[in-house]
Amino acid sequence: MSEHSENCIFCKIIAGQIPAKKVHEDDEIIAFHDINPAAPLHLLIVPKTHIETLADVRPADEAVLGKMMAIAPRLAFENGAPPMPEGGLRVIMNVGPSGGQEVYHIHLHVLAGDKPWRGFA
Ligand code: DGP
Repeated sequence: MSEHSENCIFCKIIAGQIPAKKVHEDDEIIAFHDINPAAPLHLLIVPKTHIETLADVRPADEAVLGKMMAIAPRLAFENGAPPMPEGGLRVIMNVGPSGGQEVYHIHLHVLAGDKPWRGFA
């Protein structure tokens, strides 16, 4: 699997070829607001390496997957998720067609705020 895929919308965001409302970027990951939010706060956390689905993850990708999960609460709370202990967030990854995946570049959905969360209830 290549680092970058020509026709991938998230690779284009990572390359700065199309805009996104970024909330975080480092060498390995980028996070931005979902263009079609399903909750009051809806972020996507995306590895810079083009990995199509969770089913394609190799041992070398495991660290970045862990980083995506570990940073989710901080990004959520920094961007308006209701604080703990009463508040919180939800993290979800869709995998494959029957898992509801539409963009084939792995990403973690981070949802928070008042329910209902369209499509993620
Ligand atoms: P999924 O179904 O898990 O593959 O979710 C893909 C999400 O990506 C969906 O919630 C909408 C979002 N999305 C698709 N295209 C764009 C885009 O160009 N910009 C942003 N910010 N989000 C996008």
